[in-house]
Amino acid sequence: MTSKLAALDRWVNEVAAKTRPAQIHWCDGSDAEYRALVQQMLQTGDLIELNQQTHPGCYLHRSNPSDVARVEHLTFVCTEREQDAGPNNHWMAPTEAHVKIDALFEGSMEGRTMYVIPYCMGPIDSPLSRCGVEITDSPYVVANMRTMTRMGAAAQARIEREGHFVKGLHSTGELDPERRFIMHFPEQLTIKSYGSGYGGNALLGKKCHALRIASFQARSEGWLAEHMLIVGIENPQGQTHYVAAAFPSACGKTNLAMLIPPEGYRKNGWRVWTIGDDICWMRPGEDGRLYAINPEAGFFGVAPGTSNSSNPNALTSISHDTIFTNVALTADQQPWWEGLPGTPVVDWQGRPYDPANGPAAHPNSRFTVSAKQCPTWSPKAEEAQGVPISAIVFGGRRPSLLPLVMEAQDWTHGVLMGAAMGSETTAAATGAVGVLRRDSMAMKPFCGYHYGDYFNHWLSFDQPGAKLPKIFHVNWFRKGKDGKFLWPGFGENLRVLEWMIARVEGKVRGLETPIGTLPATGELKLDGLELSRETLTELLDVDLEGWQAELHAIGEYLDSFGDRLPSRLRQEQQRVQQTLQLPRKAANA
Ligand code: OXD
Ligand code: MN
Repeated sequence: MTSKLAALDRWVNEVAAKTRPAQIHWCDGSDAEYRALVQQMLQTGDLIELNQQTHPGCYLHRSNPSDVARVEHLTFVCTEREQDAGPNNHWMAPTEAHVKIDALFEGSMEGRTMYVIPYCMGPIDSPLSRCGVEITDSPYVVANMRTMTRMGAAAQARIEREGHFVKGLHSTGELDPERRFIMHFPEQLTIKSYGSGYGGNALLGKKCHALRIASFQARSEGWLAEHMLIVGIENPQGQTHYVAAAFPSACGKTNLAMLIPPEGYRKNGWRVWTIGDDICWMRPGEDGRLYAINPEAGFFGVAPGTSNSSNPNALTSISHDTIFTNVALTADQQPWWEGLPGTPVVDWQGRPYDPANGPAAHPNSRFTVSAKQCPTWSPKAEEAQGVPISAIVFGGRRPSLLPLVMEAQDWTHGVLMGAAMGSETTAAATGAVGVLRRDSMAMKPFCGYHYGDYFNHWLSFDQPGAKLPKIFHVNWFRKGKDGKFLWPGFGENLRVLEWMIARVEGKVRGLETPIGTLPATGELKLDGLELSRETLTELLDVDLEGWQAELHAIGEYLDSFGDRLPSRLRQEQQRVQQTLQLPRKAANA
């Protein structure tokens, strides 16, 4: 097959001439194509069949043990000018980067099939969607891209109509960490990834396109590409508010997106609708509100910790037609990870399970599943114009200081809250786990340009006529003196979302504090929950001294962006810092 679009044909031919595959397959996205790929991977051992009685259509993939997470130190943003990539990215000059990575692609597909994957990020007919083509030699990538994007003939037709697309070239290569690079050329709408088969490095539609390249494009086109879930909260009156929330990797975005209301809420008629669990593209609509789409069509979720108590909707979603990566197995070939009942017998590397070797499932083991399999999947997720966003939420893992919830005074203060976001690191990226790092808007690993310019872009949405969402910051992870989490989290988080919506609707007054508006006494609905008064006080405590130190640290962090930092943001930080010097007016309940 070929394409009607000469630029696409030409590029495919150029890549084939360099990588020298045995054959080329243009993906049409059909069921027959998927079934044939699965059969082929079962034969080669790329996939292992799971128990088809308990998990029909489910397979296990084991990656190379050295290739289990995103590799930020090998991920580059290659803009013409170094300062455009910013201190938040590793940078390499585009010419040098092409030379370096093209040398690795030389003959890299010899004896293998080269797959051409046209894909669309977002509903196929949405003006907010963007298309790309990934070329890869990995059938595992093809199968995952089919689930995670709108892939195949319809996407190719749109690309041919539009005449442009993001070019993504991927080869698993030798899986040698010394010969591994994930390179982005935002000015050329191009991605080149070599030497890794791991999701975030290899499924180029996801982090590489929908965040790094898209954030760059969004800046010049006046929209936002964010690392956010999108969830719809329907109240008993049948009104739905959509909330977009940014948390760093492995901080519970998938759980919040699929939240099950506490029993009392369910009885009263509250419902939760899932639109997306990882990426959100937003743009102002004609009415001045921000409208969002989820550019993805599936979930690439972290398996460990996913259980009937944490996320029953996810567990139902992955009970059939799912690809698992690096999970453990039970004696009867069911997928297993820490947090599930049952006993692991084989670990993620295929060895007999021995606790001395560490967890049975890799801490960053994953499931890939179509969003349509989620019981709470919202029909609105397919709507071309997207959903209007009522609230934006930032959050991270902060064992101390940050209250359960606070609301920004206005958009600028909210942007400061997002910029100041910090979190303890998790297993989603290689490196130490449990270290506090600032991760503005949860975009540190994904913002395709200078953070200073990015903050400025965020600020620029505050314009006359704009009806912007309210901005909040949450912390589900605050710990007490005994080191235990103070807040039960999971479904109970709806209580916090309900308060936010009440604020959006102007139904509660809140309590103004120097750091933002917190729930006033009685505003957070806690009926049916065992939470002592002391615990609530601790969760909503504003430690002025601690906050003074925090604001000082935020100021230093902002200064690291030099003269690209918008002065408005530094002024906002100073404003909050000054408010903290004043004697506190209102005591927190
Ligand atoms: C992810 C991540 O895979 O953020 O979603 O690492
Ligand atoms: Mn993510």
